[in-house]
Amino acid sequence: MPVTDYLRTRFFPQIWCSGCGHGQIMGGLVRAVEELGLDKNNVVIVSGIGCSSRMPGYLDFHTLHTLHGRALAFAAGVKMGKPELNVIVPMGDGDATAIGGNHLIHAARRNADLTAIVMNNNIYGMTGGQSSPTTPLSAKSTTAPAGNLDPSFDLVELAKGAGASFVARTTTYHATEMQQIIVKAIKHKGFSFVEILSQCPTYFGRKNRGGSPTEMMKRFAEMTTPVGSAKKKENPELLERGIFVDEDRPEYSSRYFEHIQRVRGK
Ligand SMILES: Cc1ncc(C[n+]2csc(CCOP(=O)(O)OP(=O)(O)O)c2C)c(N)n1
Ligand code: SF4
Repeated sequence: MPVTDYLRTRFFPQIWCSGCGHGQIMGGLVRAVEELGLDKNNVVIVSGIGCSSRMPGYLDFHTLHTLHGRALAFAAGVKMGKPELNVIVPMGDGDATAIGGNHLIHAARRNADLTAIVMNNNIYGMTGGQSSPTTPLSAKSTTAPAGNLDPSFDLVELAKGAGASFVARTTTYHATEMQQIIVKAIKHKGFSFVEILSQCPTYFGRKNRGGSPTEMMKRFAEMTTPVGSAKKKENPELLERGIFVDEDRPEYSSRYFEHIQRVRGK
């Protein structure tokens, strides 16, 4: 099926600023679904609120645009009601790890069979560039004009610590890698967590002299290295990309239904 069949082009042009990374991530997601040959009636996209969370408006699957930070709670409900569906949850770093941080750690702990895609642009884009839990120390934002005082979360470590059974990181610069990782994340049975570094030229870029969207993407290439590469040993500042965790563990809905059968004595 051509990728355009997965898009609601009647709602184009989309709202993202030119050069925003979120559209590239939507492209990667659509190509991953196409590569997997999924029936679009079996795919559900559930989001909260944010620039990143606008994605369900443009994707021609079953879609839910819910409350800021609550996408995983709605998604978990969809999965429990219809366990056969592929439930994919695009989120921003604020949506997933500030207001939605509790839902994230508990969905990971339970190993709910959801695919969480966190578009990390290090800032709250939609509301005007406030600091988020991934704004780097000393970086500038609307709420930290003299530099951010708070240390930032390493989202891969957060997801690993919370018990996600699939954890990966990539960037908008690495388009092919992004698609491959999303394919694996969707195929994975259990909680898949994918962090994708995404450029917000309008707020994070402008406030931190990030330059053009292309320059911001080039920086993703310079600041990252494949997981386990020798470069990381030479330069510990580099951020690793790739798949960090890929474990086979029973996912939540099957465990839940087995539990119910047991309790009923069947
Ligand atoms: C309960 C609630 N609190 C706050 C907001 C305002 N709000 C909307 S989007 C957003 C943050 C968006 O940042 P992020 O999730 O990182 O996504 P981005 O826009 O950067 O893609 C906030 C604080 C809201 N809509 N609902
Ligand atoms: S404000 Fe930032 S995150 Fe939002 S659409 Fe514009 S570039 Fe993208």
